[in-house]
Amino acid sequence: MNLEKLSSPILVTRAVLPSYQSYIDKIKQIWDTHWLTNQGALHQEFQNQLKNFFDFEHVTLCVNGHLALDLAIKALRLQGEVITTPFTFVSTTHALTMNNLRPVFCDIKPTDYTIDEDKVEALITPETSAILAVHVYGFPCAAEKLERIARKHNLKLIFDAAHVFGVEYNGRSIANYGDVSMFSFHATKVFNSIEGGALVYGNPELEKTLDLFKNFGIANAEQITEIGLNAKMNEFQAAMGLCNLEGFEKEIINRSHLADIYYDRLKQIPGIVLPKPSDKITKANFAYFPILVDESSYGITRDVLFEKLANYNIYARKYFYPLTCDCECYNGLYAGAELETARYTAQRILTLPIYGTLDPEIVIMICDIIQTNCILGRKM
Ligand code: T4K
Repeated sequence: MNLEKLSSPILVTRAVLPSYQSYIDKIKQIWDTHWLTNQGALHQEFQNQLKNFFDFEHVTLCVNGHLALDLAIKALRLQGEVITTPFTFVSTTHALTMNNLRPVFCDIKPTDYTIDEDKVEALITPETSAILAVHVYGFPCAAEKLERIARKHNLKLIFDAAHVFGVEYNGRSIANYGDVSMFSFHATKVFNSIEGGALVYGNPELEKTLDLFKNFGIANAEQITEIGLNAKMNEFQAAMGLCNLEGFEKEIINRSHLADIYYDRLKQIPGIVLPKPSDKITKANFAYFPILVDESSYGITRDVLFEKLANYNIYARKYFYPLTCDCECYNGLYAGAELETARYTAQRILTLPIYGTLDPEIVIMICDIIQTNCILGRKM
């Protein structure tokens, strides 16, 4: 392929939109009823459809994924320490910290970058109240093993499932694991409701508490029983979610073709390490396409490759660098944590553009740029 700078930028993702007309049709009822938010009819319809989608009775919708996570932490009344991963979007760590919990960072696995389940137990102390694990990039954690650890030590288990909408593990929805899973429906996700999020859980008693917390703790007009916040999903979001749900399977199929091209073309390049997700995944969602750049055999660093791609108008992202525990706002508080694999990975990871409408020719071009810049590739 002739490698020339693209005339318009290719970004790491591109928000999925339904047809303009289908959204207009869906929001018409908002004009008919003047009902914009606070558990309206579209909210109800979206919630019901998601219950079917997850095959779960308990789904709580929220204005965004971050506040959904915040609500889950509040509703489970966590205290003290929570064992978690630093290889995630800052939301995960901020949610703990803003609830006055102490994150205890556990290292990750080099295969799929999820929390290393074999290192969790050593971090448990009398102060530990929960494990907050992340199914990063769409790759599920070792969910059964984490459940066993949580049960044995009487800990709550929360999954930050922001990246795994639609993923099945062992033949059923990934939402089946842990006390509660948080899914993000942000514009950048495989499935979006503009902004939005949902909590999926099995315990019916959680539902009432979550509904209270997400609406200021208002039990009725004269009784405020919790110190809650406002995390309600509005009707425009629910309408977008309903429309996008219809196109979701197609989005995943399109992404899977692009992922196949990436895998086929990148697997032979020295120093480009591809993830090895769990073989218990029975349905993947191709939410992100991470590569790890091992400069010792590739020849240039992740940062240099990032710039090389940018020279062609292609903008990969360094998700997730820096580790959340190393973010400036945490003032070096966690500098001593033993996070060898997480630190190694954060320095070398690069997520390549992937979204359903991405032209496969662009994916081939990205692979060619990566191949061309490999020192060993150049000698051949
Ligand atoms: N836990 C995890 C593990 C998460 O990854 C996230 C969010 C959360 C919790 C919290 O869930 P939410 O509260 O967000 O529901 C983005 C997203 O804002 C964030 O949702 C996401 N994770 C994170 C990994 O990525 P940025 O700052 O990188 O986004 P931004 O604005 O640079 O957008 C990235 C690309 O997406 C753009 O280059 C183009 C495309 N884009 C973006 C927007 C906003 C569109 O095509 N349309 C759009 O409207 O954080």
